[in-house]
Amino acid sequence: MAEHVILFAGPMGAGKSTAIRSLSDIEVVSTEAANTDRITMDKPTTTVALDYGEIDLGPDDKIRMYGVPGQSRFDFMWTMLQERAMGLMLLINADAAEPERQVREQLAAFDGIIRRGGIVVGVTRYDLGPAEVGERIVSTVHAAVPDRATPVFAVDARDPHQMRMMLMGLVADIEMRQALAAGVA
Ligand SMILES: Nc1nc2c(ncn2[C@@H]2O[C@H](COP(=O)(O)OP(=O)(O)O)[C@@H](O)[C@H]2O)c(=O)[nH]1
Ligand SMILES: [Mg+2]
Repeated sequence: MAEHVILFAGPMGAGKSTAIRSLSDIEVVSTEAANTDRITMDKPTTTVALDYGEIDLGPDDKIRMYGVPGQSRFDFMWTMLQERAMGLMLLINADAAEPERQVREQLAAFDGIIRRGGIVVGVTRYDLGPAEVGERIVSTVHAAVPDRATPVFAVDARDPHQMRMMLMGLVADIEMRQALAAGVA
């Protein structure tokens, strides 16, 4: 029985809900509510609780995916989920305000998962942001996590194939680390 808990994190509008919907084998459980922060992003609804989806990899293998809110006032939920998660799918939209600051804040908030498990970064909405933002995000990620070659992909959260490639790379990395740890113990 293998079960992976993967968190999808990133700023509001990064594509977390879209990605989980693209990937999930079950109907996604989402809690959306009125967006009270229309200054940061003019979107009528946003996720205030979480999104939950699952991928079945076989009779006993499952990936549980949780999308966590981008707004820092929901910190308590990060802490709760952080304890169960082994992997972080960090999504940063190319058109985000201050993408470097977003990367640094998110990496700091999820440091526990990164240390214990694995991380992969997806730059979403690449078609909508300035062209050089990818390079800036790569440099920021590698400066923030200097001891790892963290993969950074340009992805479209709406594309199930791209999202699945990114997620499966992360799961393979987590399983390899677990196997190495078990071998050493
Ligand atoms: N053009 C474009 N739109 C995208 C891309 N990825 C996500 N979106 C859109 O961005 C919007 C915000 O996504 P959402 O999943 O609500 O973001 P969340 O706040 O992180 O859950 C949605 O309308 C998505 O369809 C992308 O790569 N390109
Ligand atoms: Mg959402």
